[in-house]
Amino acid sequence: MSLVDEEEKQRSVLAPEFYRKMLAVRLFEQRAIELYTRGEIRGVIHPYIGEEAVAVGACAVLNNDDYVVSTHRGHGHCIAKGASLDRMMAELLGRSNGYCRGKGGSMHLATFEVGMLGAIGIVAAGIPIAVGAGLSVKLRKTRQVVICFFGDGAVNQGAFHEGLNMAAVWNLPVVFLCENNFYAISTHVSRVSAVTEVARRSCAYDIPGKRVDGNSVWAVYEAVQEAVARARHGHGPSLIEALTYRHEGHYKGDPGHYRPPEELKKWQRKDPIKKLRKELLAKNWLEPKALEELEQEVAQDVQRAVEFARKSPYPAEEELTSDIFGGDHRK
Ligand SMILES: Cc1ncc(C[n+]2csc(CCOP(=O)(O)OP(=O)(O)O)c2C)c(N)n1
Ligand SMILES: [Mg+2]
Repeated sequence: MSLVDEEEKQRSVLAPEFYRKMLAVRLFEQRAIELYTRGEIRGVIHPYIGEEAVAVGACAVLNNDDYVVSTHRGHGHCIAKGASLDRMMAELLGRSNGYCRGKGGSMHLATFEVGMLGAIGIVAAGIPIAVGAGLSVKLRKTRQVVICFFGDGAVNQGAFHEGLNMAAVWNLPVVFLCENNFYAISTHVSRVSAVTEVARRSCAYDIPGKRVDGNSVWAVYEAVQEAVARARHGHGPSLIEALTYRHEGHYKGDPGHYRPPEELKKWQRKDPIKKLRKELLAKNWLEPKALEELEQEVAQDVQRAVEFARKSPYPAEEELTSDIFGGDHRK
């Protein structure tokens, strides 16, 4: 078998699972938006719709005990790392059997059970956390790997420079994965970055840097595979920049007037989920009937998650001040 045939065979095995995960992220978020609009979810949610190939392609390379550090746009990373839709939805609805007992919500999802160290609401603040996790792996000699997700808005923060520099100096097993969707809220990357090609910044830390098509789950998967293998074998960190685009506003409710409508349409035509679906059918990796069944299963999983969350109790009043740094103020 030629190398190309071998690669196609491997893709045919992986593709249905990649599609299932990407669709789970999409449908989970569509329901979350609906529940947010109805007032069942409070606070803010930042939809990841359009960017699913990055989380799924990247996390597919990891083992359960590897770590990810996420951002304010973290639902996709959490699902891709293997978190339960039920407990995630319960968290979004503020219920006590959510991953953070209903007190974290969308922007503070964390579950160590699958190595998801946290969705971090402060831009770039996940980078030093990932470096710390990488140092812990190195000291414990466990051969785990950390993927640190962050946006283009994080790369001009001091924490980016400090984190990448330190990870390189200490040769830590961290893959820095920038999701460049071209905007930090309403600010286009070209307005605030002297070097808009984030991957090129890797030369400042003497680590590998690669820009990939973030709407191709294969491109992400392959780049991350290479970077993770390096990290796992003790060869240190890498920087990957995945070009992608969010289809929704910065947060649900953002009218997004700062983006030209043609730009959005152009990226919607490159929808990573539609692209993979087309490939699945064209290459006969899944029969149409099996594909339909898979799609129904994912829709049912999301529906079950909503029902689980709605049936779950809110945290008890006594829990109001537990699990916080200050402890119980009444004691
Ligand atoms: C330190 C800090 N400054 C400002 C904000 C407000 N804020 C929240 S998200 C965001 C933009 C983030 O853009 P990017 O990193 O590109 O991620 P994206 O939203 O595009 O996924 C900003 C400025 C914040 N959360 N933290
Ligand atoms: Mg951005």
